[in-house]
Amino acid sequence: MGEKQFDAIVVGAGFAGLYMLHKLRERGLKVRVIEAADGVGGTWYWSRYPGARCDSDSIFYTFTFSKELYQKWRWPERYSAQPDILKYLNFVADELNLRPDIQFETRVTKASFNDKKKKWEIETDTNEKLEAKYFISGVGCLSTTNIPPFEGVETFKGEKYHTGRWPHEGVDFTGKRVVIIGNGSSGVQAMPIIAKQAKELTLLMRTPHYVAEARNHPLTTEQQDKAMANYEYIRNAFFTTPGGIHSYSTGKSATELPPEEQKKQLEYVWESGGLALGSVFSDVGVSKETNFVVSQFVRDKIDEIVEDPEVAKKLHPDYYITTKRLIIGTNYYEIFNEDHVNLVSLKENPIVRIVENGVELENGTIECDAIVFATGYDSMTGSILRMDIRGRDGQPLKEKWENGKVVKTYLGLSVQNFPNFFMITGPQSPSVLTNMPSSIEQHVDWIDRCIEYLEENNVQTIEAKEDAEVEWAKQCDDIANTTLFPYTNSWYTGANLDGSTKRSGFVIYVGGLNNYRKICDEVADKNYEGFLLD
Ligand code: N01
Repeated sequence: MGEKQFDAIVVGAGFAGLYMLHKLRERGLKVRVIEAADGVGGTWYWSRYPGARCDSDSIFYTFTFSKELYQKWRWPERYSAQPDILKYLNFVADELNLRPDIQFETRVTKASFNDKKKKWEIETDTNEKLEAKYFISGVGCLSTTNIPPFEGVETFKGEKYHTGRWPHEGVDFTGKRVVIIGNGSSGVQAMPIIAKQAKELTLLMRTPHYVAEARNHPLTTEQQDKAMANYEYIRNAFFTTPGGIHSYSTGKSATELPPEEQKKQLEYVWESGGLALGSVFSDVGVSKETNFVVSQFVRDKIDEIVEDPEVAKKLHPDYYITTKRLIIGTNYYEIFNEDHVNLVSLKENPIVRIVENGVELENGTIECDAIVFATGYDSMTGSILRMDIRGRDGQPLKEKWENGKVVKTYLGLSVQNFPNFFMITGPQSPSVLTNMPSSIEQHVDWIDRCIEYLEENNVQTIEAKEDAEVEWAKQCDDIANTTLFPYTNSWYTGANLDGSTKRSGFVIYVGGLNNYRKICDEVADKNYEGFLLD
């Protein structure tokens, strides 16, 4: 095999790409990972904004495929800070000696399936042409940043940052007037830290969101030892739970409990911290009644914490809780009690344009020295479609998916007419509704088993059948339609970008990772039912 010939090309050196490389290399395949950054880490390489931290408990947000690897690493905090996760992924890359097969500072620009050769031809921004039998995307669901096309953005003379592309050397906001646009997970984590430095901080808020307290804390040696000893319990969560993580639940609908018990349970999860507001009752995501109980609890908390009743009211979210990603933060609502922190509701006072010294709103201009865009991502499909992927007869994936508005996959893993192309945590898989390492391990293990089957049986190509795609999209939609998700515009529905409308269909499998795993395993057990093998 020549220098440019590989068995598999994997895109991205985050959790997904690293584990995929490890598995396929163990299988004896010649693999190259292509990574745009100059180091491993994926999202944890780029998202270095102040306060960046994971919202899955660190003892679960880790690889579990190897007990030895799991037990070699100690997480210092309940929720890991970005630098620690990045350190961990570097540790994994070293432990498994992955770096020799990763090509850094290179972006895949195009990948075309050559039907005669039955190979993928891959082009890069370094003007290389590589060939591989398998083309595997590990680009992540949230990696293509979104800066809304505000008029005049280029005229601003101050500093501009996006949370997902933060300068490595950090930013000192001391004495500065800062405007932040966006209050999703990134903005909510960044604001309390920026507020500590800035002379003035103004949040321009389009939609108020639900923020639960993280209650992060250092892990004691005893807690770390316990996590090591509990390896089997933690690994088991990857296989048996809907989210790939153990989370607290009463197992009951709020409607089955008297109001005082509801309140007791909600206070318990609020004080314990984390995402359990979404799991404390069994039907938060499906019952409007239960959802109201939980969302009203958060609105009451906002009223307790925020001293100015008018500001508190502006911060009241009104969509169904958990239909946008539940956010965990640290002292987020509290910062609005500080004199130098201001809140502008864009619904009352929209952005007109960005000007050289600040942001012009309908009711006046806010002058500032820096603008932080915490405006999120072209989620789920953006990073896949940024590569010009072409299947048989040169069909662009962009065309097949109508620019991301009509996603067609089988199991979120494979696409008809795109043979030997696999997506790790692709759209229509459980992905972002789960603990990501759990989903990543499941997908990588499945793809690895599939490739083993193909190699052992001399199969040249595998791809989804068209009717399997149609059926899978229906299954994803049918399940989503039993929940409250479709009621809300969000990055889950693809309606977060300016000018975008909801995708047709819900592109996340919401039936749980445990059930999804069973479906995928059954498909494999039946010699890849729903796939065309040639
Ligand atoms: O992005 P977001 P994010 N004008 O899309 C606003 C993961 N993550 O980077 O809600 C004004 O959630 C937008 O407003 P609205 C996690 O899965 C995890 O914060 O669309 N505002 C919103 O407030 C998370 O969900 C962690 O009305 C505009 C914000 O920008 C996902 O990444 C940490 C606007 C974008 O919020 C994305 O989070 C960080 C406009 N034109 C991220 N356009 C943890 O693990 C957008 N907005 C804790």
